[in-house]
Amino acid sequence: MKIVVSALRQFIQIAIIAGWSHPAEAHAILISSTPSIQGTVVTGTIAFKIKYNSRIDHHRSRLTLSVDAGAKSTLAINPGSPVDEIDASATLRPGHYSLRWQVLAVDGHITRGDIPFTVTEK
Ligand SMILES: [Cu+2]
Repeated sequence: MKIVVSALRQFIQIAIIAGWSHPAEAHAILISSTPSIQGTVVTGTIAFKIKYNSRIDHHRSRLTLSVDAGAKSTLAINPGSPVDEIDASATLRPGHYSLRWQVLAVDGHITRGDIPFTVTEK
Protein backbone atom coordinates (compact mmCIF):
# COMPACT_ATOMS: atom_id res chain seq x y z
CA MET A 1 0.00 0.00 0.00
CA LYS A 2 2.85 2.33 0.84
CA ILE A 3 4.41 1.72 -2.58
CA VAL A 4 1.13 2.50 -4.36
CA VAL A 5 0.74 5.77 -2.48
CA SER A 6 4.34 6.74 -3.26
CA ALA A 7 3.91 5.87 -6.96
CA LEU A 8 0.68 7.86 -7.09
CA ARG A 9 2.36 10.87 -5.48
CA GLN A 10 5.18 10.66 -8.02
CA PHE A 11 2.68 10.48 -10.87
CA ILE A 12 0.87 13.58 -9.61
CA GLN A 13 4.16 15.48 -9.33
CA ILE A 14 5.10 14.57 -12.91
CA ALA A 15 1.64 15.63 -14.11
CA ILE A 16 2.00 19.00 -12.38
CA ILE A 17 5.43 19.62 -13.90
CA ALA A 18 4.20 18.58 -17.37
CA GLY A 19 1.24 20.95 -17.04
CA TRP A 20 3.42 23.89 -16.13
CA SER A 21 6.01 23.54 -18.84
CA HIS A 22 3.76 23.42 -21.88
CA PRO A 23 5.42 23.89 -25.29
CA ALA A 24 5.92 27.44 -26.50
CA GLU A 25 4.51 26.51 -29.92
CA ALA A 26 1.08 26.32 -28.32
CA HIS A 27 0.85 30.09 -28.09
CA ALA A 28 -0.60 31.95 -31.04
CA ILE A 29 2.30 33.78 -32.68
CA LEU A 30 1.73 36.14 -35.57
CA ILE A 31 3.11 34.69 -38.82
CA SER A 32 1.96 37.22 -41.40
CA SER A 33 -0.56 39.96 -41.90
CA THR A 34 -2.29 42.05 -44.55
CA PRO A 35 -1.61 44.92 -44.23
CA SER A 36 1.90 44.05 -43.10
CA ILE A 37 3.52 45.71 -40.06
CA GLN A 38 4.48 49.26 -41.16
CA GLY A 39 2.90 48.48 -44.52
CA THR A 40 1.01 50.80 -46.85
CA VAL A 41 -2.34 50.18 -48.53
CA VAL A 42 -4.51 52.29 -50.83
CA THR A 43 -7.72 53.88 -49.50
CA GLY A 44 -10.92 51.88 -49.96
CA THR A 45 -12.14 48.59 -48.54
CA ILE A 46 -9.21 46.86 -46.89
CA ALA A 47 -9.26 43.08 -46.44
CA PHE A 48 -7.45 42.26 -43.20
CA LYS A 49 -5.83 38.82 -42.93
CA ILE A 50 -3.93 38.03 -39.75
CA LYS A 51 -2.28 34.61 -39.73
CA TYR A 52 -0.96 32.65 -36.72
CA ASN A 53 1.09 29.53 -36.09
CA SER A 54 -1.78 27.73 -34.36
CA ARG A 55 -5.55 27.38 -34.26
CA ILE A 56 -7.29 30.24 -32.53
CA ASP A 57 -10.72 30.76 -31.00
CA HIS A 58 -12.48 33.27 -33.25
CA HIS A 59 -15.19 33.98 -30.69
CA ARG A 60 -12.72 34.97 -27.98
CA SER A 61 -10.40 36.97 -30.20
CA ARG A 62 -10.63 40.69 -30.89
CA LEU A 63 -9.52 43.27 -33.43
CA THR A 64 -9.46 46.95 -32.51
CA LEU A 65 -8.59 49.63 -35.03
CA SER A 66 -7.35 53.07 -34.02
CA VAL A 67 -6.69 56.03 -36.29
CA ASP A 68 -4.47 59.16 -35.98
CA ALA A 69 -6.17 61.01 -33.12
CA GLY A 70 -6.97 57.80 -31.26
CA ALA A 71 -10.59 57.08 -32.21
CA LYS A 72 -11.04 53.33 -31.71
CA SER A 73 -13.41 50.88 -33.31
CA THR A 74 -13.86 47.15 -33.01
CA LEU A 75 -13.75 45.18 -36.24
CA ALA A 76 -16.06 42.21 -36.65
CA ILE A 77 -14.07 39.03 -37.26
CA ASN A 78 -15.27 37.18 -40.34
CA PRO A 79 -16.86 33.94 -39.04
CA GLY A 80 -15.56 32.17 -42.15
CA SER A 81 -11.93 32.93 -41.28
CA PRO A 82 -9.52 29.97 -41.57
CA VAL A 83 -8.82 28.18 -38.23
CA ASP A 84 -5.39 29.79 -37.86
CA GLU A 85 -6.37 33.20 -39.15
CA ILE A 86 -8.59 36.17 -38.35
CA ASP A 87 -10.04 38.02 -41.28
CA ALA A 88 -12.01 41.26 -41.29
CA SER A 89 -12.67 44.19 -43.58
CA ALA A 90 -13.12 47.93 -43.24
CA THR A 91 -13.40 50.91 -45.56
CA LEU A 92 -10.67 53.34 -44.59
CA ARG A 93 -9.72 56.90 -45.47
CA PRO A 94 -6.06 57.91 -45.78
CA GLY A 95 -4.27 58.14 -42.44
CA HIS A 96 -2.06 56.37 -39.96
CA TYR A 97 -3.72 53.39 -38.34
CA SER A 98 -2.93 50.77 -35.78
CA LEU A 99 -4.64 47.42 -35.64
CA ARG A 100 -4.52 45.79 -32.22
CA TRP A 101 -5.12 42.06 -32.20
CA GLN A 102 -5.82 39.82 -29.24
CA VAL A 103 -6.28 36.12 -29.82
CA LEU A 104 -7.03 33.09 -27.69
CA ALA A 105 -5.03 30.02 -28.74
CA VAL A 106 -6.27 26.45 -28.29
CA ASP A 107 -4.03 26.06 -25.20
CA GLY A 108 -6.06 28.75 -23.42
CA HIS A 109 -3.42 31.45 -23.58
CA ILE A 110 -4.04 34.96 -24.89
CA THR A 111 -1.48 36.83 -26.97
CA ARG A 112 -1.74 40.34 -28.38
CA GLY A 113 0.10 42.75 -30.60
CA ASP A 114 -0.15 45.80 -32.84
CA ILE A 115 0.04 46.22 -36.60
CA PRO A 116 0.71 49.86 -37.49
CA PHE A 117 0.04 50.68 -41.15
CA THR A 118 -0.66 53.61 -43.44
CA VAL A 119 -3.56 54.18 -45.82
CA THR A 120 -2.69 56.44 -48.76
CA GLU A 121 -4.72 58.29 -51.45
CA LYS A 122 -5.45 56.41 -54.65
CU1 LIG B 1 0.33 28.88 -24.34
